[in-house]
Amino acid sequence: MEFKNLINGEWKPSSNGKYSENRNPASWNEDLIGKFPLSTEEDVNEAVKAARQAYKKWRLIPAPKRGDVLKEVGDIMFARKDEIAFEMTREMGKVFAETKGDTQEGIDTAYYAASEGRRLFGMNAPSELANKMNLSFRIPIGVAGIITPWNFPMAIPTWKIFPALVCGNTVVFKPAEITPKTANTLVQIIDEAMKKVLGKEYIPGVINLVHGKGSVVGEALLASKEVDLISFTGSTLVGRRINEVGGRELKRVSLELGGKNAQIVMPDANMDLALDAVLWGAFGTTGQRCTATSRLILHNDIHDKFVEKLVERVKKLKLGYGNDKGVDVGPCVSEAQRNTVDEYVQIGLKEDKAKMLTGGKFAKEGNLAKGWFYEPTIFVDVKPNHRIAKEEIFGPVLSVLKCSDLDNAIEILNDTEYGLSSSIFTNNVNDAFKAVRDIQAGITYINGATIGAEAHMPFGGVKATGNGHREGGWTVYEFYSEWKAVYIDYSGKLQRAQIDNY
Ligand code: UN1
Repeated sequence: MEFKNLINGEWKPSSNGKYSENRNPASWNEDLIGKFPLSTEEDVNEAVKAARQAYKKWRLIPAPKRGDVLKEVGDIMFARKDEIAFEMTREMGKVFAETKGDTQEGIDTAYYAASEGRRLFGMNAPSELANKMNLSFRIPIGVAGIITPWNFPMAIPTWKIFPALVCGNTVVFKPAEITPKTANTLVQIIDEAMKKVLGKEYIPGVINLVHGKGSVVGEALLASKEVDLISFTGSTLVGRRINEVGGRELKRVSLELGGKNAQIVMPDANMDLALDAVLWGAFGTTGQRCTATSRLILHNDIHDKFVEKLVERVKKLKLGYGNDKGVDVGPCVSEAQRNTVDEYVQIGLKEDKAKMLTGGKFAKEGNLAKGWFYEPTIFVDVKPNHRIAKEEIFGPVLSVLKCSDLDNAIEILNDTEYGLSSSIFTNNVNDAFKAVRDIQAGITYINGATIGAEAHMPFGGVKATGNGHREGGWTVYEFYSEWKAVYIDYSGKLQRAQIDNY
């Protein structure tokens, strides 16, 4: 089946007629999902032109009505949740319970956006002059270029597209090449909801979808003078480039980049809970989350016992196709991703004194040979300067480090260029509060895994994880709108601020 782009309300192939294949990472040769357009710069420019045109009308639709569109989007997603999740597992591998969670995060974001249409609060302040009123309110910005990754193919696009639309912007969406099907479904749902809610007022081009490569489609969005905002989630390398070019062009840029998240376990913690959390944080989504636990910092006093239990539990994790019952861990998303994981394991094996206790190979038993499976892997005696303690791996590999006390644990946790998520397990209330204060991360969990942020809270990180913006909740609406100050003078005379009154 050949899928299409959506440009100016019309589903159409790319201008060069080229396609790329989308396949199931759990059974690569046997399951072709579809062919998706490998679009060109010309396609992007056409989509941007449509978005620019549509902006003229969309910005004038009252925000509560724009919110009604998002309410309808949430309702359709809710009705189709299982089907969306099944297809998402098929295209990117994580298990069905998790793709349902991914879809739910999109539904939560839709309903939040729907209600935000009735808020988008402005602020008023008194004037320094008599018979004069000062107001300020939020206005849309223009055309938003949305570039998203494959690991949360529904949730992440919704975090960006929904607030962009509610604020009155129009969108050109370039999804990851690996997960085009979920993107198609999302855009089809938005378009359906637009038609239903707006009826005769339907505006083609408010949401446009252009499939293809980052090096072509992403670059064209970045280069376009008609794109005012870029929101990107992905690697720090690409994020730096977007920030450089976007900075030059004065585009507003929001970046969610890498992570090297850690979980600390103190000796007074509930060990079973800490164990459940690290299994979920490190190997859920096959470790392919920006928020994944890729370092475990264990206090010396509990290290050996904890590691022993952890290895026992990790060996029991069941690998397989995520739509099959009882599967804990799906495949890596692609052959290239699995190879990267293996390269890091080889690097780990060469690190001075680090020891691999389990995993470290392609998983090939039975049906696993059909997909890009990798055995969940644990390294112990990892030192903060080892590459496997520093670099983002984005796969099922956990590096365990030792610490001597709370200060030392936090020092190790902070010894990374990234700062997205973090976690500490302790029953000592003083230690917990010190950790909240001193951990350098956008997200800190007390007695919870590093993954599982909620859609209505600020999401993002410090240091090289981003450029200071947050997604989620109320914070993302700041990014997609700007402030307009309005002065209303009803005195009937010229009043000169700063001059006539002082
Ligand atoms: C990501 O990996 O980029 O907090 C997003 C979490 C999810 C979102 C992860 N709600 O783990």
